[in-house]
Amino acid sequence: MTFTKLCVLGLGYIGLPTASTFATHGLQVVGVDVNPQVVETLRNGGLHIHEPGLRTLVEAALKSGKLTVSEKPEEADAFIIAVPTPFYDDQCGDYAGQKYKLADMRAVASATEAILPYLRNNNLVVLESTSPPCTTADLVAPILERSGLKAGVDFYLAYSPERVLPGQILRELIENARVIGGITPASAQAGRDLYAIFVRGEILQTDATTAEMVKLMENTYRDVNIAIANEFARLAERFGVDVWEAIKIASLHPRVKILSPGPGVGGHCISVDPWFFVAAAPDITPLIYNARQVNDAQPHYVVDLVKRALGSLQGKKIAALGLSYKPDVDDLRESPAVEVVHLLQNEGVLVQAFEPFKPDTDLPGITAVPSLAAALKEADAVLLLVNHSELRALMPEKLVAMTPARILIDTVNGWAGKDWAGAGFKVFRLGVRK
Ligand code: SAJ
Repeated sequence: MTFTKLCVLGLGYIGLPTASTFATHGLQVVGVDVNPQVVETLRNGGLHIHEPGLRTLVEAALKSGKLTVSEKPEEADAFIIAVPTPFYDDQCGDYAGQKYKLADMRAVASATEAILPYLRNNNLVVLESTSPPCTTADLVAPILERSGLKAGVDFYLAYSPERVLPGQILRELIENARVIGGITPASAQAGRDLYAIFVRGEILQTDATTAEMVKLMENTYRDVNIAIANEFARLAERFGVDVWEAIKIASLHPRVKILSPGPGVGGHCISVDPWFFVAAAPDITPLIYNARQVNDAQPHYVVDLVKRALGSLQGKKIAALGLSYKPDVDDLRESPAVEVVHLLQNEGVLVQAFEPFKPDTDLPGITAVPSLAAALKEADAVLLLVNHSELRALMPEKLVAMTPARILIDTVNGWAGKDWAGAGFKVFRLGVRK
């Protein structure tokens, strides 16, 4: 199949890079977002999301005239749906007394409905949003078939998840292997024809439900493996072991690769996607469910570590370093570091937080300061919450001159291997009690 014109619905972290990449590879692309502010910002040359290299790419796509933005779809050869699939905040499922989160598929449903008036014979529709198993067949296909056209017969329908790592989206979009699941083999082939325009990684064709499961399995696998690392950290503390040393040694085994413990699992993917499995089949997912519980409890575990370091927390001043959900990004969504700060404040701690990738952070209920110096200046203790390169590089002799605090609490093993004691600091590390 050949493509001249493409419509991308949803101009977020995935839709915008995808639309722009297709445009810079010669397709005429209409980027659609229901949020008028997003459309307006892009039209005025602005950018509503941060991702390395994205500004240059979007500018090139817009300037070439190949990318336009709009609040409504148009007729096109292909449609890509890349809208958010969060979970509901205000409702949950219950299986034998265990509460689980439910996927909110309203954005997928309404984006699909928005395509309906423009759907024509031989079009291709691809869902990219992370979705529970069977979404393409059971939610998207029936909506599109209201057009009178039959999925897999009159038009092609496929599921192709994005698997890019925030911070490296532009490179991974092109280089990663891509899975395309068709509602029919011909739909998968049509999807391949589309993505082959820019994807240099392997393109694997399968059916739509397999592709949906692949995406959820990848992130669930990572979540469960982080949960076991967090549980190992707890065990190490109980038995007087340094978990980081133990992980390093165990990972020398040719078939073992243990991930890193930390303050919890954040972001909008790994802390969300496993719930899609649990909600779809709560009776057969106890491991996935419990891994989520372990990782969600990790911020509380950090608060216990802080208590161990400081005794009573009431009225203490803590400099919290790092607020993003993981190192070297500015994304604060579902960040465990933010949750730790909230929990500490609930215990009466006066927290001064500093996020080097977003020094102007303005989160409700959190006092964020614009510089490291401001965070450190009156602290009783320094808490490292995110392993940002810039924070990891701090040397004891520099820190000692910036703060009266002599207690350091390291939740990410960022400050290992330096002579903190020599500079007069006492260090408490997550996963270490020696
Ligand atoms: N984390 C740990 N320990 C580790 C690794 C990560 O605690 O050893 C934490 C991070 O600090 C962070 C969270 O887990 O809070 C998730 O970070 P991540 O780097 O593992 O993943 P994301 O959410 O940035 O991106 C993931 C990726 N999925 C996999 O690696 C299987 C990415 O490829 C997906 O495209 C993305 O989810 C997505 O959009 O689904």
